[in-house]
Amino acid sequence: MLPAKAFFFGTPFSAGASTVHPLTYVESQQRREMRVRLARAYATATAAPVPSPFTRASLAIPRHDWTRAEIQQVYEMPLLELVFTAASVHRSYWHPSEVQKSTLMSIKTGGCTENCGYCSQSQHNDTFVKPTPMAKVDEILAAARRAKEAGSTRFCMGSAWREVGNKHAFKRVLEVVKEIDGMGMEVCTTLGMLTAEQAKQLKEAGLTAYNHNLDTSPEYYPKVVTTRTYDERLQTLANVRAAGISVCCGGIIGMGEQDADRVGLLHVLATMDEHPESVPINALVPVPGTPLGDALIKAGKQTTWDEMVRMIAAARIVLPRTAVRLSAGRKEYPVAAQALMFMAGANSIFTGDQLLTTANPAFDEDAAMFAVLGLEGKPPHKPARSSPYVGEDLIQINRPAPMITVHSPPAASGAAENDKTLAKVQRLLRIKNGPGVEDFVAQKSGGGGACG
Ligand code: SAM
Ligand code: DTB
Ligand code: SF4
Repeated sequence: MLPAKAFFFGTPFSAGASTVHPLTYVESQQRREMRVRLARAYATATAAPVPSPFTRASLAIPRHDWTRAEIQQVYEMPLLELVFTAASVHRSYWHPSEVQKSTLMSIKTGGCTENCGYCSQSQHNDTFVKPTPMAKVDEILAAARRAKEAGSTRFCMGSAWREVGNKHAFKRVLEVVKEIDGMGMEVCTTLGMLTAEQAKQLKEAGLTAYNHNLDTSPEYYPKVVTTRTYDERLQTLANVRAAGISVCCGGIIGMGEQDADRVGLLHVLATMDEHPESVPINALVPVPGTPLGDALIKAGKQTTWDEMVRMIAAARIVLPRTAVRLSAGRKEYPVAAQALMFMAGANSIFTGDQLLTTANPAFDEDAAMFAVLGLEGKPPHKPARSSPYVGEDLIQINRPAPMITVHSPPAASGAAENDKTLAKVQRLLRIKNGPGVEDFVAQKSGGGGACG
């Protein structure tokens, strides 16, 4: 049978997209149905993994034992090789055409006591932002409804707090979380540091995820903020995890850090006992009056598209089951650059014309981009596949050293061989909780297995 992939790349899709300007493109119902059908066929056809060492590493099982050197090796791959590898990993865990749309609202803006060097809302920075009181419940719910109508499936509320302190304000947050959860949207908040008890209350109210960024490597962190420590951030993340809330934790590039710091951040995230469910990758939005923004403006620099592609692709490879969010700074990148970021494994964006205090592409611009690229919104609460697709004939788990190859169809020596293979794989990969290899061996254990 002709693979669906060949048909997908063939006639109708590319012909149409190339003749219509992205911003005037209106998709017919018939065309949409065809696109969705072809995208699904394509997802099935490309589910089988493609040979590539790092692909195999993440395909076999999400790893939690990455070394910094290994991540650096991934990060330093030639850009297109890196994108190809990341795209292969992406397809083994996620529907390749689905991208989450998440909408932000700043519910308490400005006047924050922290001194984050990038932030427009810090009291320590003289910026265009003036402190404003917390938004009213009705105002927040109206914004969430608008976001839902515009196709967003996640609503994320941010507040310029060092920590959740004010009991009255927190009660209001719990109330809106409950209401927005009731609308069928995923609900996220980012409120600063959180105690275990506050995390429990947010969970009970229906919170899906909590955003709390580590921003950069532990070494570079003191250059970014000095009013709190990396360990304090990790403690809040532990409280969130313990309450059963999804963890959203990422960082910013373009703050004057080295590549080693970007790798360092990925290393912290990839070696967590449980990987964050989402990782936002922000490009610094240079806000005049912030030390890090001013430095970028003075140097006449902006984070380039290829830096974003590289960071996203490396994140995708080491965090295969995580939603990687192409976050702040997106407005600066043309659709073609964003397309490469999606290809590299970004599968979430912020939609709506405002981030917290700065601008973002408008809903209709993104709708046009989705139409041109053949993307669709991810339904709420749809996670990654629990284990990768392993239905091919040869599974190779390849790391710098050692390398194990598991052959299929199995050798005649029976199930004992498979057990030995599994034990060896587990020992060498120091598996913690992952499902993939066990699934694979169980699937193949109609006979035996050979290991070389
Ligand atoms: N106060 C809370 C906190 O810090 O966790 C929540 C709000 S804070 C603004 C959320 C995140 O937005 C920060 O952790 C940072 O990663 C990101 N952010 C803030 N200003 C930014 C900027 N100018 N450019 C890119 N990302 C930024
Ligand atoms: C995240 O990582 N990025 C978002 C969200 N989490 C809260 C915030 C981006 C803020 C960009 C600057 C601003 O609009 O103030
Ligand atoms: Fe405050 Fe958050 Fe801005 Fe830091 S990033 S100054 S904690 S609002």
